[in-house]
Amino acid sequence: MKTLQLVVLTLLSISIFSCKGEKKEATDQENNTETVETTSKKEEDITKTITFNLESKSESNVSGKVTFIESEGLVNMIAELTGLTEGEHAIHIHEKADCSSADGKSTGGHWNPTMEPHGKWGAKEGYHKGDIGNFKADTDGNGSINFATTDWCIGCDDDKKNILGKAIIVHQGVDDFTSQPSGAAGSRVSCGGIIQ
Ligand SMILES: [Cu+2]
Ligand SMILES: [Zn+2]
Repeated sequence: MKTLQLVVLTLLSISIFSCKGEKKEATDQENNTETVETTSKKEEDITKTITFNLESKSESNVSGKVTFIESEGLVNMIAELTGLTEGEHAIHIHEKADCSSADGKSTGGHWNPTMEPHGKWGAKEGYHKGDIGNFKADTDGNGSINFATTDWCIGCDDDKKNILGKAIIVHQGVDDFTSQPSGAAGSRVSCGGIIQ
């Protein structure tokens, strides 16, 4: 009789343990599915970043570094310049990522995919998608500007938004936001192609 009880107990505990084992596996599988879902969600929001240097143009000593970061439809630009004269300077996106000429004019005119007049960013009269504006350089010739917009993208299929293949130009003078076609901002003192 005791032997039978022992056998029954053993069988019971085996079945309990094996049940627990199956249950644990099932939970693990559920967890795995959850992990996969989280990963694919994150892939949709992947942040795109481009960083490049600006080279001196028009016999200036102006150089710099520009970073574009795109996240959830918003593109942030951070530009840091050195070697400027003290005061305000214009910064734009020009048409072509070609900084080969000594005067920077190889980049063409302002990037204007929506065929609007030159102007101040956001003006109801219109503005170029490259009309970033002006920023200030301090007494040491250092200046920086942060700019953010949902009107740009880094490498998307929309030609009215895609900044890849264009160029950043910094000018010796100030953009008056009025003169056509480029704000009378003077010579191009620094240039960098927006390329990966
Ligand atoms: Cu310009
Ligand atoms: Zn413009």
